[in-house]
This record gives sequence, structure tokens and C-alpha cells, in this order.
Amino acid sequence: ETAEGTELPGAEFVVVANRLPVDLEKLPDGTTRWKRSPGGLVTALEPMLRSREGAWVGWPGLADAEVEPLVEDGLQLHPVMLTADEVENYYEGFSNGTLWPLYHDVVAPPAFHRHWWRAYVKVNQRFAEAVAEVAAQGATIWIQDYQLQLLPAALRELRPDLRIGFFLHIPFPPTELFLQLPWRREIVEGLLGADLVGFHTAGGARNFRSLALRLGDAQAGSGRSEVVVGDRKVKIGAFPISIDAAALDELAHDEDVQKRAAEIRADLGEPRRVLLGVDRLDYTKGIDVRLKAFHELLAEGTLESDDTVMIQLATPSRERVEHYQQMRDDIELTVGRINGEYARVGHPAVHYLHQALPRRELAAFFLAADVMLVTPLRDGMNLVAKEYVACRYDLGGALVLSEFAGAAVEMTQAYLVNPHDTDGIKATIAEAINAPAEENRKRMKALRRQVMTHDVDRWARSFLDTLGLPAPTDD
Ligand code: ADQ
Repeated sequence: ETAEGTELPGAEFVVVANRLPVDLEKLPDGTTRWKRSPGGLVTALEPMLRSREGAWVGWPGLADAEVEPLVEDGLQLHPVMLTADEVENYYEGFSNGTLWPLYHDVVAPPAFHRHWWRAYVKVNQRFAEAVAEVAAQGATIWIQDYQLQLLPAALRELRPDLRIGFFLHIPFPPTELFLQLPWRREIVEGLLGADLVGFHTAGGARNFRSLALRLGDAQAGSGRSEVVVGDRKVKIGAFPISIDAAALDELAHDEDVQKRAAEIRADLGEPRRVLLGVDRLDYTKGIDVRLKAFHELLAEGTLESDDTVMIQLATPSRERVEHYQQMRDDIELTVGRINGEYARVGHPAVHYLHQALPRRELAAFFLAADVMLVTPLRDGMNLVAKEYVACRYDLGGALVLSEFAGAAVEMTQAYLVNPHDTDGIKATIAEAINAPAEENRKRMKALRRQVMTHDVDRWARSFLDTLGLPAPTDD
């Protein structure tokens, strides 16, 4: 079967995400070229897509670029065009200025603008048309994340033959918060267009289900993991995402990575303790929370900058959104203050890199860190916590983890903290630093048992099995 309007064959399995797994880059001479962007989702889904002659529909990351579909290593890529206005209103505006803060417990105030909403509706409709063109009769479609919540219903309208799954990578908020959204009914009805709506945690699934019963046209189904919409069943479930744990474990075993870890500690001046934070620079990640705790621990003398250093690696993120600019300034001010008071020449107390690092380098930092600080105010899952554990095959290190990260549900042997409780965080950091090695090994062993057996492949399989995706045909 061939879809109309393209020479590529209609795809039996289609992933739809805001972004394609490749970025279109503009060169100084005005021409463009493709660059691979190896995100976690790509790594997770690529084998599955290839074995099923799959397609990926998404925005190539550059405004106003009208580009033709391409086939990369047997994977069909279908670019969806966004104008500069749409990038501003649909992506930076409604997705990242409204939905992102609203879904993360309003830790920053969400802005509700009607022109942002209109752009969100329009772009979701464009995605629906793009998917309708590439999907084969009866194909399975897997829609990813908060930028595309209207897509399930919009797509079903055009193509009732499709099997549609939706997965939300960020938290689904408590109903009281969600109800602030002027377009709450439209979003719930958009999601209910899917056959399966998946979340990281049971809490998120519960929140969505009760809203669906309250706002949407849904009726209770035969159990807690479904609702009924007209003559259709919509399944609702928790599917905690994970990482390619074996690949990271292998990377951590690499001799060069281990040498690099030793080198990092040497460069730091062989401190007794290294604390590490690794995040996209985002106000939900609680970077300020851990800096404050560290600052106070130094001020009280519980920690000494002579023998304890903190490293914060922060990937640049959403730099055109206002909240992000303000937050970056605040964090950099705090880093400067701490160093101003506690550094010596050649020995900063906080090492701060506003840079994205290669995987190998990141693995070396994980190996070099005695205490990993993951303190988000709210986080859908948080892959960094799992990556750290996957690297610590030596059972060294300790993980301090926010109760408000989805990862806390599975990683109960971490040092769990309430990110709003500064004294609690300080006490827990001190506890993790001073714990007998045997205690930390025991915790790490339990954490690894969880992470190494629940990898991203298992996540994808369990979602797609529940959705009822037929097994790939061998030919
Ligand atoms: P994110 O908010 O981006 O993901 P997270 O899950 O922690 O958060 O993933 C970040 C990724 O970026 C990790 O793989 C990490 O290693 C990498 N990274 C961070 N800083 C880096 C740096 N300086 N250099 C290189 N790499 C860096 C969203 C949700 C999460 C959810 C994921 C997946 O917000 O809650 O876990 O999607 O569903």
C-alpha cells in the first residue's frame, strides 16, 4: 500500500514527536544540512522502527524550512514545517510557556495567551495531516509528548482506521492545577482520541482518568485502567521510561572512560568528596535548591571547600523563553557568590559548565562523583538518576533523589529528599557523604537491580504490547 502524495511506501508504524531524530542546520552560506541528534527517545525507538519499516514525523528544528521527506538508514523521516511565528507561539509559547510550567506543579506561573493556543491548535492539525499522509491502512501511530496533545483526536477524525498511542513524557498534573487551563476540555478530548494514553507514573494516569470522567465525554470502563468514549475503549496506564542501561554500563567499564574519571578528580585537586549535578538548565530541575544547600553546608562548616567540591553540568535549554533567561542569571549569580566566598585561586568550590557534553565524558563524570544530586521540584521521570546508577557497576557513589521525580517511585533505595525542605536536603547530603561505604554499596546494589532490568527497550515493548501493536513480520 502506498500513501498518496509521497513516493515512500505507507508506513505500518509511525512515531510522531515535536522533533525529528535529526536536526536541519543552517550553514553560514545559507544552505542547510542534516545533523543527527542522538536523544534518548531515538535510541529507544530506532531498532523498533527499523524492524518494522517505520516512519518518524516531526519538525526538523529550523523555522520556515520546507524540506522533502528523506530516508535515513532505512528509516523514513517526514519533516513538518513550522513558521518562525509558530515556533514562537506553538513551541516557545503554548508548549513551553503554558503547558510546561502548568504540568510541573506551576513552579513558575504559566501564561495563558489565546494567540499561543490558536497556534497550538493549528500546528497539531498540520501534524495530523502529515501523519494521515504517511500511515498505511490500519497502521500503528505512537505520538510523543505535551506538544501534541490534540493530535490523537485530530488524527482519528482523518483516519479512523489507525491504532493510536500517546505517551506523555512530563508529569500529568493534579486535577486542581489542570483546571486552570482555559482549554482544559479540548486537551482532554484531544488525548481521548487515542486507544492508549500512557504516563510515567500511576499518579499521572489517575489524574488524567479522573479528568477524563469529569471533563471529557468518557464513562467509567470495566477497570481503573480504561474509560469508554462512545463505542471505543481508551486504555490508560503507567509506563515508566528508562535508559539503555547495558550501553551505559559498558561505557563505564571502558578503560579510557575510567582514566578520564581519574583525570577529572586529579584536575579538581583530589578532593575527598565530589558532588555532581547534571541537568538541562531548567527551573524545574532544582539546581538552585542544591546550590543553596551546598552554600549553607559550607557556611556552617559542615562541609569544607578544601576537601569537598561540587560540579554542576547544565545543558543550555530554551534560551529564548523568558523564565529560562532569568533562571540562568540567578543560578550563575549564586555560583559566583559561593565561589566568591569559599574558593581559593585555582580551587573553585563550585565548578559550573553551561555546556552539553558527549556521552563518554558524561559517564566519566558519573564515575568521578561520590554523591549525585538530583533535586527537581517536579520531574516526569529524570533519566540522569538512572544513568548515574547504570554507570556505577563498582557499587560506588550515592544518589540523592527528589521525591518529586517520577524516578523516585522505582528508586526507593536512593537517599530521597523533599526538594522544598532545605534543612532536610542538607542533612541528607551530609548523611550520604558520611555513610559507611557498606551502606552505600547496599543501596547502589538495590538501585542497579532495578535499573539494569528495566531498560528503555522494556518500556517501549510494554507500551506497544498494551497498545496491541502486532509483532514485526519476518521476511
Ligand atoms: P528532560 O527534562 O530533558 O526530559 P532528563 O530525563 O533528565 O530530563 O533527561 C536529560 C538528558 O539530557 C539525560 O539523558 C542527560 O544525560 C542529558 N544531559 C543533561 N545535561 C547534560 C549535559 N550537560 N551534557 C550532556 N548531556 C546532558 C523529559 C522529562 C523527564 C523524562 C524524559 C524522558 O522532563 O522527566 O525523564 O523527558 O521521558
